[in-house]
Amino acid sequence: MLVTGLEILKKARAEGYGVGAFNTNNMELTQAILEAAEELKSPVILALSEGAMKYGGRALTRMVVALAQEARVPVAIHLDHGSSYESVLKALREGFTSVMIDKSHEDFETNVRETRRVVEAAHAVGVTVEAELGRLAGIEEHVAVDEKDALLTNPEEARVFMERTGADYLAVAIGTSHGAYKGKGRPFIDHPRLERIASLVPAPLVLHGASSVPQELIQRFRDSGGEIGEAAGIHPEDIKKAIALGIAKINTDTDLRLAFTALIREGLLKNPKEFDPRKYLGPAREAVKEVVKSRMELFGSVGKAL
Ligand code: TD4
Ligand code: CA
Ligand code: ZN
Repeated sequence: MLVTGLEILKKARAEGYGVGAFNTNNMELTQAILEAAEELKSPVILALSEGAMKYGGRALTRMVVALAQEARVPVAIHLDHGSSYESVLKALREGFTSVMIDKSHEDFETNVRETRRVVEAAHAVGVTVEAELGRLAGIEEHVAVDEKDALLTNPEEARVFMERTGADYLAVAIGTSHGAYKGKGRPFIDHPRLERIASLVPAPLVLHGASSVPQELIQRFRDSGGEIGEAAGIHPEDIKKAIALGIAKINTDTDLRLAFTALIREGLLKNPKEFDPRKYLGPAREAVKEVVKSRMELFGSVGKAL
């Protein structure tokens, strides 16, 4: 069933588990995510970036809405990193039930004002809103972020921001970054900062850049001819700890991309005579489903579908 993001996330924060927001761009990824959720009786959030909407167009949005409505578990359809009011309105027209407005690269007052405007439009049609405060480490909005600490979410500011905007859930910058290169060794989550934010903000908190970048997938990608540098992700134990402290929505895109692409590479390499796309997309879809399932187990959302 199609529900709002807040319906899923409120319960998650209250009961201390996390729900995955998995990015989709096509039919195979959508099926993998929804089948994993149904088999494990887990609520789930299907995330579409502006890039996904551009790539998949109406075919993608119509498909995700129809499949979410038919699903036997609660599903929210979410706009990931909405960059403008117009982009949010487009998602609302398409039937999304959750939208993110990301003005985290603007100054505090602009972020408050633009977020507030989106909250009014979304709430008017019963859709809930994610906002962001602070900047993720690494590259965000094509800006290289070096003075990391100054850009992590300030807990006191977060409290004021949520009160002034009326946003329903908040993406926090606590050390993670997007993509397959999250730093050397064991990339960090600033748990003490998260604990402080959670004590001041009762709303569900959101962790971006949460992929774990499993080394097994990196190896399979390399062994099938893929080229990738020193890839590293967030340790599963660090994610578990973050959930215990108040993170309710965990974004995962990179792990799915790695699984999908590694399996396609393997399939093409193993069967050079094959040119039926179903023969290599099918196993790739299956691998994504397994990744989604293991994330759901890690997050603690298994069996939480009403
Ligand atoms: O918000 N996300 C997903 C970002 C998706 C970007 O999509 P486009 O390429 O279409 O812009 C995350 O926080 C994912 O984090 P991860 O650790 O999986 O990279
Ligand atoms: Ca941002
Ligand atoms: Zn993100």
